[in-house]
Amino acid sequence: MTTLKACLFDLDGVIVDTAIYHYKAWRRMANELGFDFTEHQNEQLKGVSRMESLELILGWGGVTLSDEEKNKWATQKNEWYLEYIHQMTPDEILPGVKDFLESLRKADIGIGLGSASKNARLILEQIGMVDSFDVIIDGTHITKSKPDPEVFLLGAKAFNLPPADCVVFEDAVAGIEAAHRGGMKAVGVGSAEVLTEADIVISSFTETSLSKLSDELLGWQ
Ligand code: B16
Ligand code: MG
Repeated sequence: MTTLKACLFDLDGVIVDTAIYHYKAWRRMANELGFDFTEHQNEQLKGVSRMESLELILGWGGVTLSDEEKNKWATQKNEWYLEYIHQMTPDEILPGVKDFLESLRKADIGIGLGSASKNARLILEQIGMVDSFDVIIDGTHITKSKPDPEVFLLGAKAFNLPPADCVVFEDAVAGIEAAHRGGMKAVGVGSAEVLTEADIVISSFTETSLSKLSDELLGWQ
């Protein structure tokens, strides 16, 4: 039986929507290399690390680069991405997120971040949410990216909880798989057609509440 002692939140696509900024920056790189890719292809980059994203994109363009050139483009992409991030404000926190975290806080349920991004802390600073999380695990702490469960297992460990007492909130297929491989239930945030493996899918935090989720959680075996 799952008990709910801590929630582990993905960042991009769950707390804020930075996927659009990743897309713009990667697309600029692709265009400079002489090709383009679609928003649909961009879905595959969600939750995937920077270097793995680069490999996928170069594959789409049929471009081969040396390791040195790959590092150069990854750094350049991140500089473009950071230009967008530095413009972010608390207005970009996704609807319902703050109220939902507040209800967890009142119920004494741990609140953790489990993001693949090396820029997670900067993003949280921009949107004024560093203090909203008891535990922050991001791309600077992990060696294996989602769908490996490392990021969420480190989160559970930081709370000193068994994985089964933690529930993950994720917008990426790779993140749902990571939660399950780590022995945690996963709430998909987004489209039920995309997040087919999630235990529950919500389209946004405005359509759920802790009591509603707990009812469904209690039914999870
Ligand atoms: P960075 P999440 C992930 O964040 C993004 O979804 C993914 O598109 C990105 O490539 C990855 O972070 C690495 O980001 O280049 O900033 O280190 O969804 O796990 O919060
Ligand atoms: Mg995400």
